[in-house]
Amino acid sequence: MPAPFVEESPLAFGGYRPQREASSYSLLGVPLDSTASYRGGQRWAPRAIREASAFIEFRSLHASIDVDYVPIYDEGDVAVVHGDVAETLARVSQAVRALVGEGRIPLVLGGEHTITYGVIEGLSSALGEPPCMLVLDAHFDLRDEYLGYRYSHACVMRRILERIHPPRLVYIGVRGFSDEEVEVAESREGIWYATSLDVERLGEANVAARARRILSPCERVYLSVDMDFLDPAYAPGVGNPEPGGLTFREALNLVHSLVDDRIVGADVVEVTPPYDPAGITAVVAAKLLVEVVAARERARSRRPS
Ligand SMILES: [Mn+2]
Repeated sequence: MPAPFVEESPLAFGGYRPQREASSYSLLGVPLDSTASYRGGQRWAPRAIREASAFIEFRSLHASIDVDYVPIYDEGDVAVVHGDVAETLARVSQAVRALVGEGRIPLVLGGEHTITYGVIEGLSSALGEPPCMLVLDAHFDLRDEYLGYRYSHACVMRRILERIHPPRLVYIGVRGFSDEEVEVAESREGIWYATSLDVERLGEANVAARARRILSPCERVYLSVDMDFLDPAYAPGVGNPEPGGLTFREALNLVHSLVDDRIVGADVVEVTPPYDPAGITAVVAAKLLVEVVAARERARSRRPS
């Protein structure tokens, strides 16, 4: 039975739909862009990323794994109610809760970053407690409200902190933020962050080592990838591009240093196809998701059963 509020999509991630029973990964699109504050069009991202995914190789050099042999079942898209963010998030939460209740690993394609709230709510309710969070983002998204609205993409992590209480929250790549957000990030227990400058000065291996230490007590980790953590040279098609970001190679090294079999779900958000004329951002998003699966599978294969 399909998860509640999920509609099958005409394209499937990777270009085909494997047997659902043969796969533990469930891809889910959430084409929401209702609160986009600058460049909109994230609603087209699941389609663009699926299309890009059909034309790239699924082999991970870092993990020495061909993800073609790790079936990812594409569930389709959550039926978004454009303009009604709360209803959309409730639907995302129910869909994710059902998938996680079946023991599946949700891989969610945004949509704007706001959708992460629904994913974390659904995951936490299915698992009985919230996971730790690893967030790759140029922004903290910790504003209390943005343009008078509390469910904006610019507030999503603040709402998650307030209502869901992930035990640890690690950011990598941040570089665009307000004083209010730094204050929250530095005053709340369990938050740690590395700016893009930290990555440049310390090197991604050292940043990853510190992040690993912070996340070491966590039994479960959720990964949220806002594509704007990358430099706009690598990911131009995002809602709020912020120059001075990470390279794709730094991102690959981080993913393979930080993703292991404690990952209970992941999202890739903010791809904005109308501003992605060469389709680079969609290709990079698809590739990053493949690498996340490869890294998790490698960790799984190393764990003694
Ligand atoms: Mn961002």
